[in-house]
Amino acid sequence: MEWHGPFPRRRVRRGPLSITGKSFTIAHTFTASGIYPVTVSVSDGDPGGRSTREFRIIVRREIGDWRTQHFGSNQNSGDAATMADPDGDGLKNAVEFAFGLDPRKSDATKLPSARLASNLTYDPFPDGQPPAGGTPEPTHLTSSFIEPPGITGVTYGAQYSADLVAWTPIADTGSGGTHSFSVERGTDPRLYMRLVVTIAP
Ligand SMILES: [Ca+2]
Ligand SMILES: [Ca+2]
Repeated sequence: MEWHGPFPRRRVRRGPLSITGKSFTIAHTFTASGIYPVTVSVSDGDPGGRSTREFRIIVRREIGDWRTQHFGSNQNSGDAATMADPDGDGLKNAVEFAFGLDPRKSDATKLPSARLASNLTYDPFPDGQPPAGGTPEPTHLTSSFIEPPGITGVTYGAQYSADLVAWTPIADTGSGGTHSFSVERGTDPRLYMRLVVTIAP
């Protein structure tokens, strides 16, 4: 028996391993969150007598573990505090954690952004050509992103506003690890969207 992982093509351990009955246990300690492919092969020694299965192990962690990785402490204080911004990039640690960013490096440009889109349910150009009146104006302000793997305890949301004072929640129409927010532009000359993350204590 041999198994490969937690990284592709990197053999961590090779058998034989002792097996009790029809089950066996492989122990490995993961030191960082993420998705790890693991391949397990079992052979009886005869040509063709090999069976291989692939698995994906998802290692998740909460913000306390994330603090320990980046700041050496799981305490909600000092540079490691949820609302601290030790790298000065304008993103508090809560946001850095929620979007898989580096709290020690300015990387705000990696945040999801909003864009204008036409949420049309029909083909606007059935003949491949735009209509005589020109391309339709975008009808919606949208933002869509995939949450980073390996984190837990985060709730993602979004709000919109026409004046940056009154904010209204937007329903999340995504599923699984994908989040999608969309709001009609309406007649307001300006429309703003902001993402909201809530971290479990
Ligand atoms: Ca920051
Ligand atoms: Ca950062």
